[in-house]
Amino acid sequence: AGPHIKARCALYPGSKIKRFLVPDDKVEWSQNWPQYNPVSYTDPSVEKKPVWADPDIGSFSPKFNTVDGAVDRTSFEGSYKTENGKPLNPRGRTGVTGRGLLGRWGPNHAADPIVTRWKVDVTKEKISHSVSKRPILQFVSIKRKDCGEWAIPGGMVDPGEQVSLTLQREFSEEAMNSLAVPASEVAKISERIGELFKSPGFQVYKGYVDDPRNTDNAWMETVAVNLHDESGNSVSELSLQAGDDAAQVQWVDVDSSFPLYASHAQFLELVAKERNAHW
Ligand code: RP5
Ligand code: MG
Ligand code: MG
Repeated sequence: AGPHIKARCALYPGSKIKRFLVPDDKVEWSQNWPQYNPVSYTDPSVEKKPVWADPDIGSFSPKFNTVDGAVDRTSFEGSYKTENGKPLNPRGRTGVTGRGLLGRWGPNHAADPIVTRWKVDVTKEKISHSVSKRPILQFVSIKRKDCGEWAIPGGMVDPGEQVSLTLQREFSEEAMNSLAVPASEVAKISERIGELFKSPGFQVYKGYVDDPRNTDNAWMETVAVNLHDESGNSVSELSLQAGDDAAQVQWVDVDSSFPLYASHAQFLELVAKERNAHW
């Protein structure tokens, strides 16, 4: 992978904060750059100390590069450095210090469930792409409320939570609206998707995410897992309903031309390659 790009977007998401412009050749910390003068920013939603956020450094010194109580502060990228008590983004400069919209100093762990099926015609024959001649995969995609971009219905791993549970929980919340339905309905949802999610799935990616919310001191990491409905009669039959931080949900053709949030297109490319599908 080249240098992170979305983590250097001009305007910090949900704010009017302009990132200090970091050219490609100054992204790596090993490049000496005395003129670097990033903006410090932590969003008010993080500063008001919600349960999912760390306190400010100073009053608080987390145990970096280790599992700190229930909070996993280890990185999939290996050991990260700290400077003046603050962790340094393993992929380099972003033009913003502090945590921005992210709750944790250092890695913020997420999980991304990539639920796929084959695109079929009325006779249930697989549809191949006219140019690549390969069968087309479809995945469950949500439109994020925060930025309006299409994305995988992923979310943060709760402290101490198993990633397998995060995958199923986030899919239920964002693509099946489980947070807004009665408990009896939630039981039905988990019964119906349980079959698909009880398989370990194919681990597509584990590591840093080029997320627009990343800063020099806080960044997203994820485990992306592909759960595939080969026969097209398990999850394909379910009715999707957007919930929580999703504004819309639908099956979307897996295709390189479809723009997606953060590094999600990179994950879908890996799924397409693995399944010999069109990309
Ligand atoms: C991305 O942000 C991850 O890949 C995951 O999809 C998502 C998690 O954040 P929220 O959806 O909880 O905002 O970096
Ligand atoms: Mg969520
Ligand atoms: Mg989410």
